[in-house]
Amino acid sequence: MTGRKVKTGTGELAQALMAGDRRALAQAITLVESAKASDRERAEALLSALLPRTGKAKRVGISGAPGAGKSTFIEAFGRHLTSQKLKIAVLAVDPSSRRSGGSILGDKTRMETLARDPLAFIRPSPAGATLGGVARRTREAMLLAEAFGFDVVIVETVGVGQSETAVADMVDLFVLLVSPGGGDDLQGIKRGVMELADLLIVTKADGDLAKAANRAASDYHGAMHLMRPKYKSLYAEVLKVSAVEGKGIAEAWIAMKDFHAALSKAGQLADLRREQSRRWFWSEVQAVLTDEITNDPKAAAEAERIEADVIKGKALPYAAARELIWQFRS
Ligand SMILES: Nc1nc2c(ncn2[C@@H]2O[C@H](COP(=O)(O)OP(=O)(O)O)[C@@H](O)[C@H]2O)c(=O)[nH]1
Ligand SMILES: [Mg+2]
Repeated sequence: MTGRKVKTGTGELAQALMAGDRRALAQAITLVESAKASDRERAEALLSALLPRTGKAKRVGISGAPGAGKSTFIEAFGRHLTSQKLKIAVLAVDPSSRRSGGSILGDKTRMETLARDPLAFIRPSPAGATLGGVARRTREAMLLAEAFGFDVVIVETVGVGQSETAVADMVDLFVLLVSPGGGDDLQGIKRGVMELADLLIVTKADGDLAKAANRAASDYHGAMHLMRPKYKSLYAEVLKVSAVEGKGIAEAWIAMKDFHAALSKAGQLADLRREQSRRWFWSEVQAVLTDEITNDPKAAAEAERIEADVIKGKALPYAAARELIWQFRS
């Protein structure tokens, strides 16, 4: 540890991070979150240096509606993992976090013990960015966490929009949390989101909610079996947990481990990660192209003019896009 000194060289930062310096990890994540061009260059140098050390963690996505019990579950689940000497990082994806600052405050108190656990690392979502921006930063933060040596990286997202798909596209295993009753019943969950799930967990299976949790679990079980499975011969299980009573937590971890092992054994995990990298690359191609246009005054002005034609219905979006790109090329 070098105290509060900021590591300016990316080589130095990479060394410190690989040596287990948590402050270096936090600093590295801040670097990849930065929108400044000079920081982006350093972030890329850092990530390139660390790339050979990435890929070894189990990447788990956890999603659910606000109030589903994500924070409470992650706290209990995370502590279960650290009690087994597993190192766990929790990264949050929440494109709305700038607006709902209150939820971060709530999470801090709900994940208080885990946050203090030396084997755990919790990083809230970067505020004020588009989903695409948040997704890129989270993917990169995940690589940094892997290079640091975490065994499990959890990417948590609030299920309120497109973020589930973005998260499912960066993890090995997507876990959907649903709470019994309270509008979170079968009708309330979008089919598309359920189709992403590799494991479905009914939360709050305790006390007054125990009966409702049983009912929800059997409803979801039925519904999942009617859906097209993501993988051949690998079905999404439905489990019940009570994070408050600590029930079902160990079982949830076993289910995740088994699922991961099965994917790995059949070579599907490698295929999945290759496909994710490929899609990430193409989404970056689009993002870079858009940046190039908006950062070039002449191209940006031209884009604005063509955009106005599209809005007025004078030009077709596809034809207009082509026109813009062709002009920009020459
Ligand atoms: N009875 C019961 N309540 C729970 C459990 N887990 C979470 N809750 C409650 O559900 C509410 C929302 O939980 P929280 O973890 O903040 O949900 P999040 O918004 O998905 O992160 C809180 O009032 C929790 O106390 C549980 O296992 N049992
Ligand atoms: Mg929460």
